[in-house]
Amino acid sequence: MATHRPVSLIGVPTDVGAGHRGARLGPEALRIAGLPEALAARGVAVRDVGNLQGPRNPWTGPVDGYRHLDEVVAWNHALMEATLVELRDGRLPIMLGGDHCLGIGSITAVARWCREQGKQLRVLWLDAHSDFNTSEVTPSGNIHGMPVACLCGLGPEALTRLGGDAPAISPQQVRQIGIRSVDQDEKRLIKQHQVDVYDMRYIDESGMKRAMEAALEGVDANTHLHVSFDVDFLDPSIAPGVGTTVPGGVNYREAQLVMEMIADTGLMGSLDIVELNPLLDRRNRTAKLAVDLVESLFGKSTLMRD
Ligand SMILES: [Mn+2]
Repeated sequence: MATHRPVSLIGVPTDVGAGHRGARLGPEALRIAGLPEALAARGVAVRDVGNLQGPRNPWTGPVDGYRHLDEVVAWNHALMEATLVELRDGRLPIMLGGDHCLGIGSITAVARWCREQGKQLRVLWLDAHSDFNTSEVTPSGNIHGMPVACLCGLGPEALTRLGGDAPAISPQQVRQIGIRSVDQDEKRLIKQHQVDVYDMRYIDESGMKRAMEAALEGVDANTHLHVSFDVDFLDPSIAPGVGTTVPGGVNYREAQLVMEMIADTGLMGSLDIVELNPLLDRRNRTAKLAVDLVESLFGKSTLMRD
């Protein structure tokens, strides 16, 4: 069994960035589905740091193109600080979301840590959506549709400069996989900023193996892989417990292959699990599937080979 860095679970129970309420219950659902025990069974030392605290979801409309901006900043600031503490302690942080606006906090911390360590950062963004909206083009003002843009320096200063410097990352450090829902103006921004996208059409035509090989091209022993796993990456037929289901997603075998190919690199240094909404789930099956896939990320093979 491969040895893994010790893991820290950071619960972030909020849905301030989302268009539906319920992702705030994600951390508990993942714990109840057995995430800590599953990692321990892989020989991984697990510390659950508990849930971060932050403002409640005010459930108000957009102001200047953003919903709940102050609350989103507060949660992401807390998450950035907590993530840095764990990284500097030599641990692999797993963020239990929470909605995907939280990727701003976790990845800002990871990017800073990589700069300090002289490591190359590669972000694998597993998602149905590109999350590259800005206040000018967003249809809803929900900030969970904006984290990649914010990380790349497009967005409100309070988020783009969360870690002091902006941008936290460049679009060239991001690979998006499983994409199948992109707003029209967002598409233009993605092309303009040259984000590397492996959408479902690519996966249909070339296969997931080829998509992952391309997404992992150029990583080396000095690379820190950050995996941002939005559960709506998966097809809703196997993962109904998400706020924004989009048909035509990644199936079970494809998802396993993604996780196994990431595990094979031995380079994963941090992980987000976001957008799980237990209120929309059936008997916690989506959380259990997420745990199953995380086990594969940590090297549990479903197949004959070791
Ligand atoms: Mn997302």
